[in-house]
Amino acid sequence: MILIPVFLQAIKASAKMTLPKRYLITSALPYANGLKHVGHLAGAYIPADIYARYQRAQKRDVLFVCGSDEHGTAIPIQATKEGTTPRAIIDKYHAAMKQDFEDLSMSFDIYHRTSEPIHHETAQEFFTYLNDRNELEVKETEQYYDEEAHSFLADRYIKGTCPNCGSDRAFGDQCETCGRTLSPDELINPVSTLSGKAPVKRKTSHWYLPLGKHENFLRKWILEQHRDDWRPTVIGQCKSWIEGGLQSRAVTRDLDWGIRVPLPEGAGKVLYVWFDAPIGYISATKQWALDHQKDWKPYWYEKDTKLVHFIGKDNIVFHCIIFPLMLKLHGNILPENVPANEFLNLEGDKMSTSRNWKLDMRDYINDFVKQENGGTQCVDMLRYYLTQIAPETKDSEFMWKGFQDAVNSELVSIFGNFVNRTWVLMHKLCGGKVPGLHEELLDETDQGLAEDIRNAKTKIEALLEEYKFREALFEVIDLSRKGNQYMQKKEPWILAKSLAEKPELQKKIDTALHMCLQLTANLAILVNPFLPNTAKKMIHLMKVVDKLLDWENAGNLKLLRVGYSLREPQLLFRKIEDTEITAQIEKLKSGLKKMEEPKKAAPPAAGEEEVKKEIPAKPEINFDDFAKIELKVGTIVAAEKVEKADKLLKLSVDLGTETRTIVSGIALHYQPEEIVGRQVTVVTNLAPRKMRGIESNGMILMAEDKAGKLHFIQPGNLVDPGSTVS
Ligand code: B3M
Ligand code: ZN
Repeated sequence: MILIPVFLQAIKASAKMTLPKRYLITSALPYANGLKHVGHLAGAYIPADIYARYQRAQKRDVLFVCGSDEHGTAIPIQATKEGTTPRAIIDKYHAAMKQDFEDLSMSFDIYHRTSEPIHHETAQEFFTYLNDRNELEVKETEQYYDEEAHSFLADRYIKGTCPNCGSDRAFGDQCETCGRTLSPDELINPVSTLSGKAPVKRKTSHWYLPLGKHENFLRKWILEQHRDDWRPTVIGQCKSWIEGGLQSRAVTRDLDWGIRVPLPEGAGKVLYVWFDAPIGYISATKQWALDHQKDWKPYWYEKDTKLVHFIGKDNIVFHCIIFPLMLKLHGNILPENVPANEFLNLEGDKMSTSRNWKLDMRDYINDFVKQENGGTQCVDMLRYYLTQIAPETKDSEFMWKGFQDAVNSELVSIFGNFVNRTWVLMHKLCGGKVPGLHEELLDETDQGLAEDIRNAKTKIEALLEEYKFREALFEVIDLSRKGNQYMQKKEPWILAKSLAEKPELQKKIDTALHMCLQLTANLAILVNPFLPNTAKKMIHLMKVVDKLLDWENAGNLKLLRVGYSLREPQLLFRKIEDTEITAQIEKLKSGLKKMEEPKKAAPPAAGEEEVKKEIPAKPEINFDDFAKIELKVGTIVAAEKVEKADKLLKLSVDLGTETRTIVSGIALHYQPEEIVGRQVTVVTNLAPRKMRGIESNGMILMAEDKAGKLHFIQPGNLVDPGSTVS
């Protein structure tokens, strides 16, 4: 019997729940250095919002905090890019992100910012507290310094090759290709992004958090205590960190943008952004408490607070290892769970800001929500699809066609259709009022439906408590599907045809529609955490107060009073047209083209002359012909745009014994700063040629894919520059 697993699940969930007194829910603080895309939304925001709304509907004490992360090298780097100040950057993007979240119905209790004085004080106090208790170590080390820019190079100012995956676009703090957290010393072939030069080492002192000293605690707390209730992907990452040997982590930086180290000997240094940012959750709590005359302390100090961090997988180590350790040493509570999501791809490719392959929240808002046929229903459509494809256990894929299908064949055709049929029939056959229920007519179909409603509540509740949002949402839609099946069995519109001869059929019609209406009221409650705007619309249709949405009302089949008159039918969702989908796909592709315009059949180093015709299959050559070509592996050590030639980059390529200048026609495909440090295959004995007045000494080999995008031919592993290829 299918009821058993459901029942067991409920017991499991309730056994685990020694009912916390308060819920503190956090979403990762997005960097205020640019607009955020729907991948972020699906990862750290929508699931947290669902969870917060659900707990609030349970009438629990919930505090849901978020805010902008306004420190770190990402901010001044963006300022340089936009030719403005870091302050202007954070003001601009803080406001923009806040607006985006509002437009997408995020229900943060506070959206704070880490540039606020209250945050600076909180972070400094935290640092002082740990330092005073000797929980930090001071170490003098040699760090990378850019002699040309006269600056130590923190994190993102250094690029190089990732020791883990070999990607040549890793930063000094993290490789974005494989997600591995790095220290600048681990980078192979480091290059300063300020000058493009290889940096030198200089002495400097910093404060460190000694993770290794706390290995036992971390092992026990994560790998034993939370082995079963944290997501396997999260446990897996923590495990590999712990087993890989926990290194001390510097919590200060030589930088001028950030929170000053509150010590005289820390002059000129700031707190590392990953030290201050999570403390942002605490300062946000403080600010919220001030605004609402509440006490913030219980949220961070009382054991009966349930702290849950919602994040993307690239933030796991900070939220599962570093910040918890800081919290422990500072006397705070620890997170109960850190439901991290994997990544969301877009139309078959990784979302990427540099390649402009992404869907910004802002773009969706403009193209759907703000349109004449848009509004909050479009907000819920996106929330629906992003939850349905949430990357909870593995990376998943945003496909525009998938979005259309989810909306048209589930929201419109199943959920919306059920509610609409109920409303239309109730107006047509029951005079627009809640019809009576005739108990003597109830059969097993009715009982089945009643049971389905009660089971759905139990299941959804258990799934939400376990952070399984996809499955929980599936159960909601499934219940509306059952509503449609019920309607199909009862066929009140057929009964209505025989009313003239058999007036007693009205009772049957009434009973069926009564059940459908009670189901609608239940659906409003169950869908509310996921699609709050839809729930509101349903409340409006039913002419009831918000209180109906309290979770405790789910499972109740007497929510709507007999005789109560209800509003006229109104569609909950509109369809998504094919044209909207094609337009979006077009837009995505043309956006990509702007940066990576495909060149048809032009060999890269041909540079300026356009070779328009297809390259025919080439005639056979013998080995000697081939052997004439000298091929070597080189490392790009510098790259810059060639003036007045939008396709050309001037590269300096290290070939081991010499560094050559090579002009390459790849500027539409790669930004200079992203290819520095990359290994390439070079034809080294090609006769020199001049392009735009620059002598090019060799040619870089590139592969051109079907879309016309050029890819480097590079060794699978890092090899010494100058290695021959044959
Ligand atoms: N700002 C990284 C990110 O946006 C960082 C998160 C901070 S959470 C305390 O992915
Ligand atoms: Zn990597």
